[in-house]
Amino acid sequence: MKSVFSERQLLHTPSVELSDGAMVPAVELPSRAEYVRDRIREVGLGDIIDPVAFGRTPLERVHAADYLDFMEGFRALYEAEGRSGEAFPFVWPTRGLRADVTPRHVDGLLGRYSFDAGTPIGPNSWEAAKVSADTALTAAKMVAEGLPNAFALCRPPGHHAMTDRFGGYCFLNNAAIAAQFLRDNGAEKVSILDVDYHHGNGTQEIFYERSDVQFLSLHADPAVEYPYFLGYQDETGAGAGEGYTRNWPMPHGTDWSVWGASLDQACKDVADFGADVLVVSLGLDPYEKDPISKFKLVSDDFIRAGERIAKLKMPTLFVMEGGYAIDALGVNCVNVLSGFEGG
Ligand code: OKP
Ligand code: ZN
Repeated sequence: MKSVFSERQLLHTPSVELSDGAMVPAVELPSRAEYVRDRIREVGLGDIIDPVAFGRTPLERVHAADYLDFMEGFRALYEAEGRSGEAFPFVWPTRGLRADVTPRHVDGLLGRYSFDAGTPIGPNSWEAAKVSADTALTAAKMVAEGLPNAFALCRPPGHHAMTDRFGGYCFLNNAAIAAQFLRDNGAEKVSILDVDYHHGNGTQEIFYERSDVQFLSLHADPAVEYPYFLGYQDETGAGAGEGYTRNWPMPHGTDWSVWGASLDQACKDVADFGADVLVVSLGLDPYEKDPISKFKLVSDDFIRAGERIAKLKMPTLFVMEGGYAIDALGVNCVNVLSGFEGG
C-alpha cells in the first residue's frame, strides 16, 4: 500500500492543552506521525509519497470561506494584539448568546470559530493542518485515479473539525475533504467509516443532511466521553440525509468482542449502501494502552479490523485520525493496513 506524508505536518507542535480542568502536556504530538512513518518503512508497507498542494478550492467544498479566512489570518491578528505562544479559546456563543455575530477581537473570534479549549493554535499550526489536508487529498486523488487503496498519514487529525469550527486537535476535516474530493472526481456515493475512539462530530455535521455520503462511527459513548455533545445512537441523519448516519456508542471497557461486532454491523451497512469508495477515519485510540481512551483493543485486534474492512472489496482510502499511545502507534496503525492487504 502506498502512503502519503510530509514532514511539514510536524510543524504543529502543541506543548500543553486544557484538559480535565488543568493545563497538561499535549498528547497530539509530531512524533506520532514519525512513529507511523518509521513503522511503514520497517515492514516495507510501500512507498511514502510527498503530498501535492491542492490550494483552497477543495477545502472550500467542506469548510466555510469565513472559517478558512479566520484560520489563514489568525496568527497575524493574534501577534498584532501583542500575544505570542499558543492561542486558546475560552468563551463561546452557547445557548442564550448570539451565534449570528462575528466579533472583531481575537478572543471573540477564537470562540466563534472553535468548540473546545483543547486545541491550541501555534505559529505554524495552520501550515501543518493545510499540509495534512493535502496529504488526504493526494491519497484520495490516487484512489480516484484507480489505485485500489492508499494511506494518508494525516496529522494533525481532522474528524472533529466542523464546517466552521476547530476543536479536538483538528483544524481541517481531512477525511471529509477527501470524501468530497472523491465525490467531485467520479464517485457517485462515498462511505465514511470512523473507527476512532472519539465520535467524529465534525464529519457527521458536514454530511448530516446528505444521502450521497454515508457516515458510520464506532466510538465511546458520548454520555461519558469526549466530545460529549454528539455521537448518540438516535442521530441518524436529517432531511435527505435521514438514514445515512449511524452511530455505535460503546461503554468504557469495550474490547474486541463488542467492538468487532459493531464493526461487523457497520461493514454490513457499508455493503448495503453500495458506495464507489470507502474512506476509513483510522483512529488507533481504541487501543488498551492509549492514555486518553478506555477501550481495550489489543495490537492484534487491529489486524482483524483491517481484515474485516478488506472483505468489503472496495476501493479504500485510509486517513489517520487519533491514537496517543505513541510508542505503539506505528505497530497498531500498520497492523490495520497490513491486515487489510492480507485480508
Ligand atoms: C481527538 B481524536 C482527555 C481530553 C480529551 C480531546 C480529545 C480529542 C481526541 N482528558 N480532549 O479523536 O483522537
Ligand atoms: Zn480519538
